[in-house]
Amino acid sequence: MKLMVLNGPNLNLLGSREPQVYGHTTLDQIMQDLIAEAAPFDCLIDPYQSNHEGALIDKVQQAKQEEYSGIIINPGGLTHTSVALRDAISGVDLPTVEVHLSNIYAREEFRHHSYIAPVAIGQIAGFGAAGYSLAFRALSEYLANRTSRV
Ligand code: CA2
Repeated sequence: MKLMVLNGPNLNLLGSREPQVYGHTTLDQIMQDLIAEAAPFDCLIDPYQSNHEGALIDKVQQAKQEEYSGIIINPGGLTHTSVALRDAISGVDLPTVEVHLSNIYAREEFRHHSYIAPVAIGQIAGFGAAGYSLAFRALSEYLANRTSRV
């Protein structure tokens, strides 16, 4: 099984700025930890970060074309703005888990709305870097249950 793990704008800055909000761990470290966690389950994690909306949309489409089992995505600020990214996720019809390091509902009002949430199978917010591991476990369980029912 392979999972696409997408990270949106500015998440390449993790670990270097605003540690009080986003923690001290770099995105590279978070992705390496996830790769190591998934490997014993024969699950390949394919991480990708971009500051560009269209590049992330291309990756969502690629996930479908290359038969990935699902997507974990932290869309960053695009969460609150991007109809196009939402349409891409909706269009590929792959189970998608939305992750946020911070609790977006405890922050500014404009972060309370997600365009992505209605097309995701679920959302994890507020647990820092552990959110990616929680998303992996949730998506694995979802896929295992779905397969066993077919
Ligand atoms: O909490 C999250 O994971 C967010 O997706 C992070 C986004 C924010 O716009 C969302 O509302 C919630 C921002 C990512 C920016 O990351 C930075 C990391 C370090 C320094 C500056 C920005």
